[in-house]
Amino acid sequence: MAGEAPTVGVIMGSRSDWETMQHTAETLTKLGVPHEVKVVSAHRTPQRMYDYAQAAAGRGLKVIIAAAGGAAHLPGMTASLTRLPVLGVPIESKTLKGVDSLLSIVQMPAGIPVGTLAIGRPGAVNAALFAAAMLATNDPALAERVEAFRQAQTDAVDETPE
Ligand code: RP5
Repeated sequence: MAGEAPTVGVIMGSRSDWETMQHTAETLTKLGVPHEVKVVSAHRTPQRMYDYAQAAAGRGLKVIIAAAGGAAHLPGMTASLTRLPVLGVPIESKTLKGVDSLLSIVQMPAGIPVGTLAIGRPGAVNAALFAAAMLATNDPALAERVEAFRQAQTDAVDETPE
């Protein structure tokens, strides 16, 4: 994977989101999906967001995973600026526990979709799995790795709780 051009762009509104989004990067690495990770804020660095989203498809990215917390504009704004599929991860905010992030990301008006995942770590992991599943439809080797990941997960579940 090292040296391969990224197919997934993982962006987040703040460095403080990395604690959550490192789980996206880890999961993509486990599945051998080349990716890049950047801080791109819709309100603090709007020009960076425009530039990133508008260049993404031309640079060979296939999917963007965008995470943000609070008034979480980043996934929706990014989706409005690219034809690539955008998956949104609501960051668990301190004051409202991420419900603010979730509702900001999920309630897109018809016309610009954002595939919204769960709040926090589960959403971060599942965004990576979702991106891998999408890319696997056109990549048999990745499809095998996704299936192996799922089989290992199944095998790790004991029948008894103790
Ligand atoms: C959002 O504001 C970020 O995505 C982050 O979740 C939240 C708080 O950002 P910081 O104040 O920690 O930089 O833009």
